[in-house]
Amino acid sequence: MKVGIVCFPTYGGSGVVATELAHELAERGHEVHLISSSIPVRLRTYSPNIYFHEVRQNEYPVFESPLYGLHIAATITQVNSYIPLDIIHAHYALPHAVSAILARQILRDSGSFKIITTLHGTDVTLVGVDPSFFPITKFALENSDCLTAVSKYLAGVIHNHFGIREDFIRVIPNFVDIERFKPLHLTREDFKPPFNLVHISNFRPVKRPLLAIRALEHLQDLPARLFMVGDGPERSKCQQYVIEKNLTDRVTFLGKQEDIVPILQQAHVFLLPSDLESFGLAGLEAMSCGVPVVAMRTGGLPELIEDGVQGFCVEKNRIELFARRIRDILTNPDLWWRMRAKARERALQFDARRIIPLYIELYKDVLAYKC
Ligand code: GMT
Repeated sequence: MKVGIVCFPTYGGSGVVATELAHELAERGHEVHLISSSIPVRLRTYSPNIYFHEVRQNEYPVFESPLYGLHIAATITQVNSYIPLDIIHAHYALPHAVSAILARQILRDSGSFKIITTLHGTDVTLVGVDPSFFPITKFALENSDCLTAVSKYLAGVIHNHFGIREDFIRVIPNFVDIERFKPLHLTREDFKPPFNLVHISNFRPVKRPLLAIRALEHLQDLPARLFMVGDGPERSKCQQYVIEKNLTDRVTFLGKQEDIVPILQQAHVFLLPSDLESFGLAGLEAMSCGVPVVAMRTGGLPELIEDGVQGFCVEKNRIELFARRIRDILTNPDLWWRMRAKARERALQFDARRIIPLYIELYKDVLAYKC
């Protein structure tokens, strides 16, 4: 199949899923045309089946802001005119699915590709932030040939908010390369201080990175240190807080990192204090490295982490309880070992080799009008 994947090149989330999907499809012999505004972070190695199309954004003085959605539509149109694509897989409804629909309109008979839209969560919640996006998001969903959602929770939200039939939405969870994201071989003696707590995110307000630091404050008596990985709008607030609270020797900001595997492999507990996660890919990648996760019970996270099994899913906003659960793990080696094994075991269920065939099956069904 010839598949066009449209995504944000972002650090984390939808861009990671889209790029890893591109790698996996290419390895299976499909021709993948990746369309994005810059090279996605996880497009790490050369693959003869992946073609990258950078979306150029002209800054013509008349336009007050870049016409991103139109540039995406123009690039899809252009790519398709010399390589007719079977499918455009849009990651994010806005604007990617809308751009794909527009490109299909422009191409008419010469561009009969199918459109699959994968919803990652924030594209749907955006409507909550700005209700004026509701009609255009509904338009994007209704004019796609099939939708996928990354969790049952998100499929429910799409059904309830937009009135989309449930059988039109396939739940295809996030996935992980379990060969790359794997635990180190440790012995029981290796579980010793200093304990490494790790938080990885794009530091957007929804991730609430400050709560990871506040949790550490409740663990002053433990030999634990916190590694904050990533960058984004909340980073300076977090750094300021660390200075004010005299925590600079216990909290390290590593910034954006290309390879997070070695960081996860050294972690004892992964902290996921997000206000909302429709799936929680960062948590899955940590679990695949054998790291127990302490998270808030929100969105799709309980579908990934069973409370008390691979970590803890704490009632939302109970920061003291959140910190207590981290303490429970760090002060109980048996519990840590048990959760470590369970975390890896759970991650194996989201092995890319199990999940990618679901996308391929979906592509085939859509091409055969079975969706
Ligand atoms: O979480 C982010 O800020 C990135 C965001 C995105 O849309 O790129 O991630 C969303 O998609 C990921 C991949 O499907 C999910 O694992 C995340 O849970 C989801 N984020 C939220 O729902 C906040």
